[in-house]
Amino acid sequence: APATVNPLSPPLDKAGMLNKTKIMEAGKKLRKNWAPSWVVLSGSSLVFHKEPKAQTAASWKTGSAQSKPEGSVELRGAHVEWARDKSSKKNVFQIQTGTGHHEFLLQSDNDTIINEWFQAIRSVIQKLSSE
Ligand code: I3S
Repeated sequence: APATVNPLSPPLDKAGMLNKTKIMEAGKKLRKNWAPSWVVLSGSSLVFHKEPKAQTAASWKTGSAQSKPEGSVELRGAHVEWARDKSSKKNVFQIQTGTGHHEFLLQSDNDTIINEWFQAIRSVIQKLSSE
């Protein structure tokens, strides 16, 4: 079920462990470096952390339970698509930023989990583009 919209703080829409690798940064192709990442979808941002952190409503609001993010991506104007040809792993999709200069892959061996993430990210991108 979608998170309740609280106008005072961004909703925590989704969080979980996925495998992630950057493949392009600032327009430059990178060597893949797959690593597990705690991925948090919040509002129009996708934020990556090294480790999962327990989150209560209060800690989410203040950010106190968060590890320092190792990266984030703005989903406004971004593109998401399945990328079966970009890895030998199954269940890989790619996200490309609006500028097209940053690209990364996300993966889970679990079909349900990866499909939920794909749909969630896609619907955020669609919603943002209709605003
Ligand atoms: O597209 P590639 O080059 O086959 O990607 C693989 C490599 O990045 C490899 O790293 P090294 O070349 O440093 O060994 C990774 O370990 C593999 O996971 C990458 O392939 P997959 O198919 O797993 O994305």
